[in-house]
Amino acid sequence: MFPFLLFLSVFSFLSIPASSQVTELFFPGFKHTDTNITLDGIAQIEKNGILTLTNATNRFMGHAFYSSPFRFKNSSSGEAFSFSASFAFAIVPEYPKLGGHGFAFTIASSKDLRGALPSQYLGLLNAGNIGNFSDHLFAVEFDTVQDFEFQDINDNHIGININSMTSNASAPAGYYSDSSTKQNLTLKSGIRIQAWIDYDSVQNVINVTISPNSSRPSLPILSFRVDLSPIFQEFMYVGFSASTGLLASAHYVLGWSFKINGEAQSLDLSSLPSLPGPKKKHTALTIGVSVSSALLVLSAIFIATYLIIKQIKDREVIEDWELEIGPQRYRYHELKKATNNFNEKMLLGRGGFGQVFKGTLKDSKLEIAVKRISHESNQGLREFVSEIASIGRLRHRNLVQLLGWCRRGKDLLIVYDFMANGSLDKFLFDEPKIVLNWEQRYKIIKGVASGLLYLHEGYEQVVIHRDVKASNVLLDSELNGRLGDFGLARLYEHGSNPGTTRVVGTLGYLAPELPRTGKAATSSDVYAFGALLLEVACGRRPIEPKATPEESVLIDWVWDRFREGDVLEAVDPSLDGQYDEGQVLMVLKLGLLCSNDTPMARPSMRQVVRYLDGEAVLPDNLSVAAAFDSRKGIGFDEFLHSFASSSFDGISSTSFKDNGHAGTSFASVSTSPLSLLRETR
Ligand SMILES: *[C@@H]1O[C@H](CO)[C@@H](O)[C@H](O)[C@H]1NC(C)=O
Ligand SMILES: *[C@@H]1O[C@H](CO)[C@@H](O)[C@H](O)[C@H]1NC(C)=O
Ligand SMILES: *[C@@H]1O[C@H](CO)[C@@H](O)[C@H](O)[C@H]1NC(C)=O
Ligand SMILES: *[C@@H]1O[C@H](CO)[C@@H](O)[C@H](O)[C@H]1NC(C)=O
Ligand SMILES: *[C@@H]1O[C@H](CO)[C@@H](O)[C@H](O)[C@H]1NC(C)=O
Ligand SMILES: *[C@@H]1O[C@H](CO)[C@@H](O)[C@H](O)[C@H]1NC(C)=O
Ligand SMILES: *[C@@H]1O[C@H](CO)[C@@H](O)[C@H](O)[C@H]1NC(C)=O
Ligand SMILES: *[C@@H]1O[C@H](CO)[C@@H](O)[C@H](O)[C@H]1NC(C)=O
Ligand SMILES: *[C@@H]1O[C@H](CO)[C@@H](O)[C@H](O)[C@H]1NC(C)=O
Ligand SMILES: CC(=O)N[C@H]1CO[C@H](CO)[C@@H](O)[C@@H]1O
Repeated sequence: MFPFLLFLSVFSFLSIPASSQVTELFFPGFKHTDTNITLDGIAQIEKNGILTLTNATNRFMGHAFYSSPFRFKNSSSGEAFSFSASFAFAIVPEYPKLGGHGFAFTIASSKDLRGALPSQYLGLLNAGNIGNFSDHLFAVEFDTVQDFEFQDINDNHIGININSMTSNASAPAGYYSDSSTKQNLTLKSGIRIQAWIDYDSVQNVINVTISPNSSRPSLPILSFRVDLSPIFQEFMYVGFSASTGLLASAHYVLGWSFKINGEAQSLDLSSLPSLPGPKKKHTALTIGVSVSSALLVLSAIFIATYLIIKQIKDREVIEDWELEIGPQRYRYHELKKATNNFNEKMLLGRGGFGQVFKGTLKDSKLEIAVKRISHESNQGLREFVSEIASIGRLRHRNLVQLLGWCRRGKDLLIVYDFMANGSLDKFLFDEPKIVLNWEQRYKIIKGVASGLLYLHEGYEQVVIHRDVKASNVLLDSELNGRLGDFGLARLYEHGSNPGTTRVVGTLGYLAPELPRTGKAATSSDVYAFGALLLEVACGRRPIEPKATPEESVLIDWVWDRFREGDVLEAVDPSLDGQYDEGQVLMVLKLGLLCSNDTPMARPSMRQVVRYLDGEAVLPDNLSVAAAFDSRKGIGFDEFLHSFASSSFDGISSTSFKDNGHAGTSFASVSTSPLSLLRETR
């Protein structure tokens, strides 16, 4: 055994210098079979030859590094070598003009950057190691979101980053068409762009050049004097890192060449893979596989390993503290059985906080909804579970009852009452619509208001929901509105990095002061409730990126209608005019009142409930006028800019999974198109 280990360690010791003989790369498109590229996150090499760093899924990152390190430095003199890189890329945003965050050509001391953060960190660093000289990180970022935290110059720039996300030098993306004319180039325009990065170790200059075609402009767009010798270690990995946040783009690399001490082989855009069009069907793959006995043995070993690992994974480890905490702690296998082993068919929805499965407890036959959340750190989990326990004691007919919980490893399972009629947003937006009439809507609104009032004032401590929105309003079999997911946002607020807090919420429901102060309050719940009121009355999402600019932001649009005296125009047309006009008007006005930009001007939930119960009458003259007027100067572009360009960070966007059975109901689902989560330091 010992000699074998010795052999191994000698071997691994030698393996770095041995494989570093490579001084040049040339990938005119990529192949599925290229095993010399190490991928992680959601990066993958597509069959069409494109290296996809991220697709347009929110809050993910992807890395692709050449598997072996390069020798970047002369070990005896300690001087960095010159290098040259060329690659072609494309950034295709999720919505036109709305995408993020960007990608970076990266030279790093490790090819494993899984500890980094997505969003504004571009998958390069995290809040803990940022700015640390021992990171040995060099990156050229192609950034499509303006992060004020990192002093970004705009939302379309190229920057040189050394051990940091604050660029040492940056320039708006563009190129020189001749020695004096600069042309702008929008990185996230979806077109193919070619880039050249050259470092001259004699002049100590790094140049970055981009172009919409393969003819290289004679002047670089960014030129920075720096000696990379202290930054580089002798062996460094070279590749790409990309990330998405609240705003997501697909980041593609179409071809890549690289060379140490020489000019990278030139790439020709016309011979590189072209971008995928709208979703294509997969053509059948024909693979010739010769099944040798070796393969059989291999698969036997594989299956055996899989079974062993599975067994280990299924073993439930219960820590002492877990036994001290009420409410009910379910056994993992009990929930597994209840949900048919977390069968895809039982999936009710997929949300920012995790997946939700429908289940039936075998003993009691009770129908439940099981939310499965993966948490980053065990420590935060304990804290969170105690909070769940305290929240579990909350009882109100307009809250979704939390029945219990279970932890396995980093997975947290939360068990709720099953809500037969699914979530409110399904009724408001899903096609084909099952239209709720006005009486039903009003009952739901009133229910949610009294649930929220209970959270704010009815319990021994103030509970702030933090994520009031249509998809968190669930409907029981009698179509009562019940708030779900209360308190869950806390989990994300205690992020894995101590010292960072994140603002959790959903775009369009997020009170404007929140990103600034980072402090959730009852008044921020009221803001979100206001957005919900407008949403229910108008049958439209608070932000509709696909609508015309005037109509995109629901609050602004309703306010416009209100000022022009035709506010009933904003009412959901599918109500077909069948509603109590006074009530609808009141709800719209109340929505505007709650959505006031100034927290102090918003009513409390107690007042809101009085208005809804008809015990108090809304002032005729909305005092919001002034506040809204000050905001009216802000156009849609600026509004988008104000969130698109700051470092908001999506929990994730969510999608329904239809399980194919007509009439199947959803329990707890989260379907906000854009969920917000921003890290502030
Ligand atoms: C990468 O691997 C592919 C296939 O395994 C091979 O054809 C190619 O030459 C390799 N490229 C480099 C730069 O090592
Ligand atoms: C993005 O990639 C992930 C992982 O490959 C996949 O699960 C997801 O469906 C993809 N999303 C889109 C929008 O293509
Ligand atoms: C490294 O530096 C030493 C001393 O400056 C020099 O003699 C040697 O040629 C260099 N090696 C390479 C590979 O550049
Ligand atoms: C920098 O990183 C090193 C190694 O990870 C660590 O020991 C050191 O404390 C860090 N320095 C700072 C200032 O965070
Ligand atoms: C680059 O920026 C980082 C952080 O802003 C700073 O610590 C470092 O000294 C800069 N390096 C150079 C070479 O300018
Ligand atoms: C290029 O972009 C800059 C800001 O980044 C802007 O000031 C300038 O007007 C743009 N030029 C053109 C030709 O669009
Ligand atoms: C960088 O660009 C400057 C012109 O701005 C040029 O003089 C220099 O040779 C370039 N260096 C490299 C390594 O491309
Ligand atoms: C590349 O683009 C530049 C600027 O748009 C243009 O002047 C040049 O003719 C183009 N070259 C080719 C080969 O298309
Ligand atoms: C309504 O409010 C505005 C501004 O607060 C004020 O100027 C106006 O006189 C008020 N109108 C009535 C009828 O109270
Ligand atoms: C509108 C709607 O879908 N209502 C349903 C709510 O749930 C009950 C019980 O499952 C059904 O009977 C209703 O049809």
